[in-house]
Amino acid sequence: MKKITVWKLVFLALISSFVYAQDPVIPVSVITSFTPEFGTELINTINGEGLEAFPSLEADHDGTLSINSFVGTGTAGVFDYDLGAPYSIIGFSFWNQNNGGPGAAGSTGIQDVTVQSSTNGLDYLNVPGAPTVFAQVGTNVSPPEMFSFTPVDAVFIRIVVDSNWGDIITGYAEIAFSGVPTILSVADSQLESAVSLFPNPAKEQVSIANSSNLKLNQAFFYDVSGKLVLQLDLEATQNRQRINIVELASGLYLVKIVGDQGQTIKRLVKQ
Ligand SMILES: [Ca+2]
Repeated sequence: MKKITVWKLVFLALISSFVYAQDPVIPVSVITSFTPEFGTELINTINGEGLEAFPSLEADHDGTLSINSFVGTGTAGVFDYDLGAPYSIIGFSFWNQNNGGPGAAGSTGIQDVTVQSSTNGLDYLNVPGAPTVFAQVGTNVSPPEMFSFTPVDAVFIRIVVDSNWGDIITGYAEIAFSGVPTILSVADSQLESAVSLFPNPAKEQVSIANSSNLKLNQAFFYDVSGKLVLQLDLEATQNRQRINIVELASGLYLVKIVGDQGQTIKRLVKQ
């Protein structure tokens, strides 16, 4: 009986991974180096605002307006997407800024790009076979451009924008990735759930707690530009260690916590 249950689970896992393969991977957050224009918000490029179905890799996007797309100052910059978990990413759908505005005939849309992936939010590699240009969109309601490439392991995707279609400001309507979740190593997945940072956001001190009996060795604090700003030895720690962060500037940090058998990355907001 037990054996049958196990096989049922394996079968269900296979089926669900097959179903997952057709499902969009929606980033949990996105940040950019562009300064927003017209009161636009980046969240409207990952939350389905303006899409006729969500989540979707194929739905049309309405004419781009300040409430459903993002527009930023200038013509070059970076968008960083956090997928929230490890995925094997096989492509993405991209809805460029269209004729809805602000630039005429989609001139605000992104043109030349480099697409990169990262598993730790620090080290990025170019994605082989990824697009290097997004098309100009001259219609109001627009379908996505759909791209596929050889699968890459990613928790983070970065799009480096080098140019747009002629406007002095740059934007796009929506993005959704496609892929399947990848399985973490047993130790990584144990640390992922056993290690926490609190309080978060934190002001003067943050504690690293570890509810597993896996040994932790070191913690590395990186700012959003990927610069290492603090490194600590955790070997003396049993289950908890308090860290003074008064010296850190306010902002978002990635904290890589490395143990004997695995590692995990946590996000920390310093107030
Ligand atoms: Ca949108």
